[in-house]
Amino acid sequence: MVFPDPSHAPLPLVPTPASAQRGEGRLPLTSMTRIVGEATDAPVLIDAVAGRCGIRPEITSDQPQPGDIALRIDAGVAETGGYTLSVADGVEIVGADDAGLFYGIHTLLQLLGEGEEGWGWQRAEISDAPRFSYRGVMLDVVRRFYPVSEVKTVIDRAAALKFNHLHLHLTDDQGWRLQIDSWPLLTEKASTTSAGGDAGGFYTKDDYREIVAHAASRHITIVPEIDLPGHTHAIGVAYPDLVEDPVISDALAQSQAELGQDLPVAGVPFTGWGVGHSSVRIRQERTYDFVRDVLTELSELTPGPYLHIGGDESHGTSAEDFAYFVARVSAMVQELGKTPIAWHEAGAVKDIAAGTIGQFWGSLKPTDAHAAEAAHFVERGGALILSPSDAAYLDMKYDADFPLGLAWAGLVDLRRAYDWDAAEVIDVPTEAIAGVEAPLWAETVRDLSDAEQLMYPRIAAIAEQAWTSPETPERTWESFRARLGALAPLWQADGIRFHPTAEIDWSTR
Ligand code: TNX
Repeated sequence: MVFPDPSHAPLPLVPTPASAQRGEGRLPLTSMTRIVGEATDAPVLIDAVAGRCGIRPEITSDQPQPGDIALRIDAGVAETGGYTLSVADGVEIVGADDAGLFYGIHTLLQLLGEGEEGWGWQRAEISDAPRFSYRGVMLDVVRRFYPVSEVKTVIDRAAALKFNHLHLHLTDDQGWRLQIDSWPLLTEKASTTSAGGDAGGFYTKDDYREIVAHAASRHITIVPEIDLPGHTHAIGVAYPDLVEDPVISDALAQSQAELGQDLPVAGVPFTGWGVGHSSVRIRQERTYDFVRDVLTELSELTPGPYLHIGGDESHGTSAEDFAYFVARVSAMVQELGKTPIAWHEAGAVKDIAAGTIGQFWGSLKPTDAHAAEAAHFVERGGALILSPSDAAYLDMKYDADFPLGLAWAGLVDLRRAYDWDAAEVIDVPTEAIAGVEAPLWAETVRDLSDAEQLMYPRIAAIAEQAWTSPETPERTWESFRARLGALAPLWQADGIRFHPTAEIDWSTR
């Protein structure tokens, strides 16, 4: 569909708001424009505006004048995290809370454009609130280590799409990425490499605190993951007596051979991609001393309510041992005052701690077994985060020729990432769906540019999945295509190296 008359085009907003009306023309942004009112998040607005057009709006405590940007908080205006935004003779954003005001600011930034009369805000009347309270992105900082500055960049950009959780996959077979004082060899011995043999790295506790604080300033909660009891080869590089010997299945031997990668060897850093060969020792108390120490230090560092304990692909652990471990460690997380999250396989465990949240990574048409595992979290009073791998996985290839990414879950073009409904994947009450998360596994990611090409534009489709209810009139693929195409200049200005998929007519101005 083409929109020859721009006054009929949908507003260039992603995710699209619950309700939006286009007004007439643009309200000019000039060097006289000021910010009035609740200014906590004003620096984000000022920096973004300055970056785009060189104007730095001043903050004032005067009464608003025409052209000013008035920021307010009023709990009555929308649901939690929502806001109203009016661009008429001036700009007024009213947040239902701090986060709502912040999201209103980001919507306003998408309305900023340059025309013949200079810079201005597209006039509009918007009222908006999120569909889901959990809107997540995941970085696999093991298969590829992201320095703190890059994590902050990812945070800033995710927040601009109204994501509010960043899941950090901190440990896996290929490395351990967080300083733990009580077990210092983890980072000393098991952090130096990553997948493919590239350099590794780790976050000191101060680094982690810096990430948490930066995320909080963008209304993002950090969700740390310690992947257990499988994906734990790296633990054995530091402390051999905590893990079992690698389990070399035929499937693993074959896939490692096809990839030309070495098989895992006990005590030696693993740089291949193969999964499912490692397990901590389930039937010894020292393992639980270790897990308790790690989770205790992690919970002390983490202000957010969640600790993710992994639980995926534990093919090196028997079902009985897996159940014993997951029941015990999920309860341990609760004793530490946190809510456990686990990948959906942990839903096979009858006695998983009540209230544990499951993260579903099966396909849009799940197998009966996966669906039952996911539903079990809800039966136990928990909730679900949906990350269907054939729609929400940012590390799948867009098409067979795309140089980056994997394809085991299928090819995920932009339309596939967009066209699904989180409420229709698993048969549970909609209230039991906490939200949606887009993971970026990093086997094929060598640098931030690779990560950006895999993330963008699909991350925008997941943002809309997480934020916008399906009943919203503009929540259609055709509307999304038009709105996303119109955002390209903004992404370019921000230096985002997105994949210019041919599914979109990308605007050049
Ligand atoms: C499966 S999905 C994994 C990861 C891999 C990913 C690659 C999940 C919970 N585990 O260990 O990195 O596939 O796409």
